[in-house]
Amino acid sequence: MTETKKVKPYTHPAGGWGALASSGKHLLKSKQAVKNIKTLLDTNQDQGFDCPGCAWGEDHEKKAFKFCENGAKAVNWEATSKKVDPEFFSRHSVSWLKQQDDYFLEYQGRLTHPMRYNRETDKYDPVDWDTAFELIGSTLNQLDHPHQAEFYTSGRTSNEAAFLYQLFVRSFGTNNFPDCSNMCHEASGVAMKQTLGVGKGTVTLDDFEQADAIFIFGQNPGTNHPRMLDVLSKASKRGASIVTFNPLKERGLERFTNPQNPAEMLSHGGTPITGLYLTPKLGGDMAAVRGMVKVMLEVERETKAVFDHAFIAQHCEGIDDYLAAVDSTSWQQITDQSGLSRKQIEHAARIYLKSNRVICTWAMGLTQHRHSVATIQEITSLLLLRGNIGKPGAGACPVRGHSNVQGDRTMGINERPAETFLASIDRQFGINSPRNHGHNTVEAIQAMLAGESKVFIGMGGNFAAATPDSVRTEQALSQCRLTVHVATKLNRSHLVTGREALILPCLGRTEKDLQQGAPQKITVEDSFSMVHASSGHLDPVSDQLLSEPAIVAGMAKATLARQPVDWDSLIADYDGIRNLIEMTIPGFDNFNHELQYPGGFYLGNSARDRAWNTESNKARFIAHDLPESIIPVELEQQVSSPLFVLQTLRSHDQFNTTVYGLDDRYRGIYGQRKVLFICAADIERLEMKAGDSVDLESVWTDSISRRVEGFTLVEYEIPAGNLAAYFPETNPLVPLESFGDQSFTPTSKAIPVTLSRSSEETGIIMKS
Ligand SMILES: Nc1nc2c(c(=O)[nH]1)N[C@H]1C(S)=C(S)[C@@H](COP(=O)(O)OP(=O)(O)OC[C@H]3O[C@@H](n4cnc5c(=O)[nH]c(N)nc54)[C@H](O)[C@@H]3O)O[C@H]1N2
Ligand SMILES: Nc1nc2c(c(=O)[nH]1)N[C@H]1C(S)=C(S)[C@@H](COP(=O)(O)OP(=O)(O)OC[C@H]3O[C@@H](n4cnc5c(=O)[nH]c(N)nc54)[C@H](O)[C@@H]3O)O[C@H]1N2
Ligand SMILES: [Mo]
Repeated sequence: MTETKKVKPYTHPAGGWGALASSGKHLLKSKQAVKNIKTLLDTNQDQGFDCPGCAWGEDHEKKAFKFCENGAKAVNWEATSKKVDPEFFSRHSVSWLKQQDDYFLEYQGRLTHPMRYNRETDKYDPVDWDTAFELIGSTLNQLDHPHQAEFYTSGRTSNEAAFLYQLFVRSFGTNNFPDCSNMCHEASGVAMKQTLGVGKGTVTLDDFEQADAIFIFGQNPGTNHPRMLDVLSKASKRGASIVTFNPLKERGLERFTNPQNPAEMLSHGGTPITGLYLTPKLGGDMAAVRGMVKVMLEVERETKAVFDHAFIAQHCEGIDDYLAAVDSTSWQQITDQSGLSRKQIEHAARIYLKSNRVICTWAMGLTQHRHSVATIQEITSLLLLRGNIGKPGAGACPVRGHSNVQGDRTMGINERPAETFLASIDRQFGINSPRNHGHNTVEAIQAMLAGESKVFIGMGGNFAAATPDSVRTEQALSQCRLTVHVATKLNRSHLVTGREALILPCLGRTEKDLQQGAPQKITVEDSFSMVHASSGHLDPVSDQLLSEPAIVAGMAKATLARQPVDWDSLIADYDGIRNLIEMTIPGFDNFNHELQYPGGFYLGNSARDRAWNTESNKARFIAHDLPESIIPVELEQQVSSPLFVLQTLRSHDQFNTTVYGLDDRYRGIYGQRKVLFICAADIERLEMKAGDSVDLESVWTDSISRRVEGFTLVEYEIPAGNLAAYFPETNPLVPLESFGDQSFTPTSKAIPVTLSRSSEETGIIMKS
């Protein structure tokens, strides 16, 4: 890599020519630009494939381009002509590959053959599919009990593959379904299920056209959901208020130029997005929202005209306890914890009060804390007080990450499945699904570390890199008898081998899926509960690839003594899988038929209809005290040097653990990823200067050393005491035992760390 390291503040709106230039650069790097441009034109079109990027919804407008800069990178990344084939593996040992960084690994191209690890040569050798499936089947069947195996899912897996996967695993006998959701929006699901009776967002895309105000918490759509900026800029142009809570001033939330709008491209300055931009401290959102409610309560007591009394009387319970909790929270607590002034919070509250229809959106900035469930419930309370659930232009909108992470849950990828779901599949398939809870991601790692779980199977994803406490997670995986990864590209997880290890290459979204000569489509569900079809048009990169559903079928046939379905006929025609989904999961009536309609169909949302699937059949206010502190208080006493709270986040040139490039344009970072964002006052407090190199060490309640080294200090507008750095480089710092209450989500946005001067040189060029 020859890219120069540089820090140079970005002064333009998000999007615009920079986005076009960046997409272009990545297309050219793939060495098959023309083919990939054709592929891009297919993205999110009615007859094309679902963008493998994020889970934002699709609008119904007819237009030639329905992808964004980062969707372009995702497509381009998958549709490469470069190959990681048996010849590649014969050249490189696993030990050597392990020394390369994540960028190098994924850049090598697409996996083409099933491979089996050879311990003697420390290399992967080609293996035929049947042998691979037999190895899986025999290893699973040699376990003492089915709960000794972990079945991971990443959120790109289609509905069809996910449905078959959970059927296979439950027939085998366990609910051990750790998934990426456990590290992502788990807290949203847990929180909303308790308050609104549904674990999914209550809004549709149309609601954004009617909202009077949109409150955005802990989310960076300019990078992670670029198509959301289009929706936000339309809302801003028609006069809706947009309020952002984010410790960082993210450019996409300030100003945006739509690269697909010629008029905007030629004008200067872009569309302003956020009207009121508040920068709370990490983890300070619950306090900020509590403050807003405190302001509202004061006005309500004077005027009796703030709350939606009719809605509350008819639909809600728990308001008295909740308001008592609000009364007992002092302004001192609120301003200390949020880092915002009372005046700023009053400003946000006034905007909320004058708006009749309000949407709250959020992502990882809220979900990856200890008190995430409480924070999200504070937001649902805020919404309920003014009847902002179940009316047009209003509602709760957790913006999902992976393109089908929501669909995978709908299909039953859930370690804590509902009894109704299990009863339904048992009835349909004549199996006895296990009733005990399975392992989530944190519990799966703990079980493997303890030697209790001995087989790991990953349906996509990059478990070793995406999970917390990387050193211990790698140890956990390498202790297994067998590790299996179904994947499109080589990644770190494939190099952390169990006693036996397999890499099983699968078709990607952009590729044709032909079964017995007939093209198949798959389906996905977006953040707005819209289900639609996806079919790729490219020729597969190798004739050895199988589809994910076919790989599940192969594993099931080799494992189960009694088959719950005729796998071969389901794989021959995926319509059959969809018929089974229709028979077992509510909302999929006439599934195959409904898919003919452009844009797919809406699964429905009970809270949107003001039907509450909670224990009491009411929407619930749940009263929580503010957390005592964002990180455990006792840690303060453990260290003598300043204790910081670190958030780990995404750069503009990555998709989770997949690093496309080394730039983070909107934050002014070029050619590097090992940077640490820190404010000027903290740099001074440390008696260091911008550009210095530091090592980071976690402070935790155990004696395990967790360190990463050689990060460059970048002076940034960020609250004092808070830091930011990229994931996955910082995952070794996240203690496995530091997770959210009730959600078990690793606290990737609140890691207690100290800094020390590093001996590593940075070689950085600072420009201003
Ligand atoms: N291009 C691209 N697109 C993606 C992804 C990707 O990696 N690349 N990943 C996909 C996935 S799986 C997901 S889950 C989503 C993630 O989408 P995001 O949640 O936008 O992703 P992060 O980079 O983790 O950004 C977190 C944002 O929250 C802010 N934040 C952090 N802590 C706090 C806090 O305590 N309070 C508040 N108010 N803000 C906070 C950060 O400053 C940052 O702006 O994106 C999806 N889309
Ligand atoms: N510190 C820290 N850690 C985090 C986060 C954070 O913000 N901070 N975010 C968390 C979040 S929100 C998430 S969602 C997780 C993500 O965790 P994962 O979903 O496990 O990770 P990804 O990086 O998305 O997985 C990338 C790999 O998926 C494979 N892949 C890509 N497309 C396909 C496909 O179509 N089929 C199959 N079978 N494989 C495919 C490729 O081999 C690629 O290497 O990470 C979490 N980890
Ligand atoms: Mo995610």
